[in-house]
Amino acid sequence: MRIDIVSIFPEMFEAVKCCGSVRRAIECGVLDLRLWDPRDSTNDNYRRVDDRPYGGGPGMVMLAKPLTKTLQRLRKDGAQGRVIHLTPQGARLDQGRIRDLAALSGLVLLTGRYEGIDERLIEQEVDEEISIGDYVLAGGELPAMVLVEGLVRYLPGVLGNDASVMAESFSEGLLDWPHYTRPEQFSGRAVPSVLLGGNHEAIRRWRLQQALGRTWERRPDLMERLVLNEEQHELLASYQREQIDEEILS
Ligand code: 9WO
Repeated sequence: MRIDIVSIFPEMFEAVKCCGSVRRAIECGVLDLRLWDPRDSTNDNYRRVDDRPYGGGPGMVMLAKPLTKTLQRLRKDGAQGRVIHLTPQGARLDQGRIRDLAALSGLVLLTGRYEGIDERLIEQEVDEEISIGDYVLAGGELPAMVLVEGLVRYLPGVLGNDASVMAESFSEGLLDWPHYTRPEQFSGRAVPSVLLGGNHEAIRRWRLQQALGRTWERRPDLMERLVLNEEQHELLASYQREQIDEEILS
């Protein structure tokens, strides 16, 4: 997959390029990540990418011209695919959207700074607007990195990917179960005994029950969308009974 990112702070992306799964994806050739600085598409001596807002008010607005030129240059370089603007005005990003976007061969990510981008550039060039959550940051760079890291998990051949994507499809739409490693006792707390017993079927059922129980307790919004099968229904019901019993005892 090729991802072209437009940002006036290309150095910020060293953070994901230097380590972890994004670095591995680049090294093994499944990800081609290219950065484009709109300042390199300016003509004036000051390399201006912003100007004062029409209508007045505080802050600056990103100029349309350097951004169109940047998009022209990256397309000349072979970039293809939809242009995605990272903004709190966009549709909320979720796992399903990440999975669908990861199937594409190319993406262009547009990141704004200051008070935002001239609306006419957005109307003319942007295919889709995506938000990673309802909060305002200083720019779209971190949201773009969030999207890239989310996408990389679906690219083929990145070490460990196949196993973790398979584990995810098993627990579709649920929160994760709790994890434990050595030692068996830590700070007076034991590892749940089922995980030490080696009964793989019992472990599978316990993990599924924990995932269901946590989703029910913590994320009623996710719970509403689930359609439980018979086993899941039974595991959740026994989790709920245990919670109620605990409440009575306390
Ligand atoms: C500033 C602002 C001030 C008062 C009321 C609403 C406001 N919205 C913004 C705003 O969106 N500023 C942006 C800062 C301008 C463009 C880039 N910035 C940005 C992108 N901040 N946060 C994001 C972002 C992108 C994707 N998902 C979450 C946040």
